[in-house]
Amino acid sequence: MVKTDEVLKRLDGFTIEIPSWGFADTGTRFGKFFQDAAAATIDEKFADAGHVHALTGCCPTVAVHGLWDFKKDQSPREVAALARRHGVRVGSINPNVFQDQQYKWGSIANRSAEIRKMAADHIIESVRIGQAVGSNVLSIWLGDGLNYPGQGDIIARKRWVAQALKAVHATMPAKMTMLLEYKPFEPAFYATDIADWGMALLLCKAAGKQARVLVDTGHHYPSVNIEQIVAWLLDEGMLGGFHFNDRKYADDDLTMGSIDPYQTFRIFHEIENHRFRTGKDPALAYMVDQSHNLKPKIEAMLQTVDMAQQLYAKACLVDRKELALAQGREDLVASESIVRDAFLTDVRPLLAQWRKAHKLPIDTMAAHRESRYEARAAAERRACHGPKAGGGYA
Ligand code: AFD
Ligand code: MN
Ligand code: MN
Repeated sequence: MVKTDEVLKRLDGFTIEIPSWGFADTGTRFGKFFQDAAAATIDEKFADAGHVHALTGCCPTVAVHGLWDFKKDQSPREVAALARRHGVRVGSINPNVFQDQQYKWGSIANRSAEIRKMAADHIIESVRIGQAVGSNVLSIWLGDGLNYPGQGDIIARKRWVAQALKAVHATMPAKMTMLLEYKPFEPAFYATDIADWGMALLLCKAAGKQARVLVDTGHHYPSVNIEQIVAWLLDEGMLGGFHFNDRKYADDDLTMGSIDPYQTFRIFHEIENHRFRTGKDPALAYMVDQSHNLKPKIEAMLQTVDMAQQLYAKACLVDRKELALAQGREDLVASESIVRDAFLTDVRPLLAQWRKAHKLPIDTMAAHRESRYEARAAAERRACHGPKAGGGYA
């Protein structure tokens, strides 16, 4: 039986990075529904993230976007100072080579050497921003791909991507990690250039020794066994971290654990298996990547962080010695029950104990609602930015 104290100690070391874009107005390609309290500037995003961290105690870093969060009139150091002012730090730097017009036919997989260089330069600029703000994580996702058979040369594109990532990797300081994210489809709908974990793994190996695979839980077809991929990447020492979210159908970016909490629990279970097997804590970047199109942004983030802590604590509860013995005697029902019972354990009392010990509110949602933070932010932001227009097809 795993002792409560052991799990409380593990929670002390558990942090999860929250994304700046999770606090901003977002939508689908069919349109955006604006929220008065949504953050419009990096200062407002850090303020919201700081509020979440103050309530939860486990979100010290904020993932930022190379284009959306770093404007020409603000130096990276000023952005880092803004974060500190709100009690958080800049976390992973996410280059953006997927939305500008010049990337219509791809970024580092573009047939044009000039566009490929432009994209690689932007990613290298993100490395510089990381150095300037003290971030050691470069988190790369490409929207590159093809929409039709015959549109492009799959292998030429593979080589261009590998070449660019190697060039970017060569500019990184020794302590920086390149996280390379894969995604089976969207925005490309026939062949995405980094479509699965195998392609990402091969590209990481080619890029250099500081490259690791980033697993976005929404980036798999519904039947894929994600925890098996996680176990393999961990065993190969090639897992860099996660973008957590949940989904019913595709990359829906829904609240973590809202559709299938057992799936995310099993991911944490495989990480704990790896820790039990090796005696080492894998250095993984736990990060949220969600778009809160309908829920109030901060409430969705509080739900996410609470769920992350719960599922992590549940995975820590699995008695791996007992599990190994049950597996050894092929006692299928016992082995399954040891894992499943940990998942079914209500860890909210344990989380309450942890929060109390850290002088944090036991019910973070109630504390947030009592603070009236959202109403104040809405009033201030309405006054500052004025009414929001549009919202139709994004
Ligand atoms: C989109 C992409 C990908 C990326 C994220 C942040 O699918 O997950 O990590 O935007 O740029 O969700
Ligand atoms: Mn992602
Ligand atoms: Mn995604």
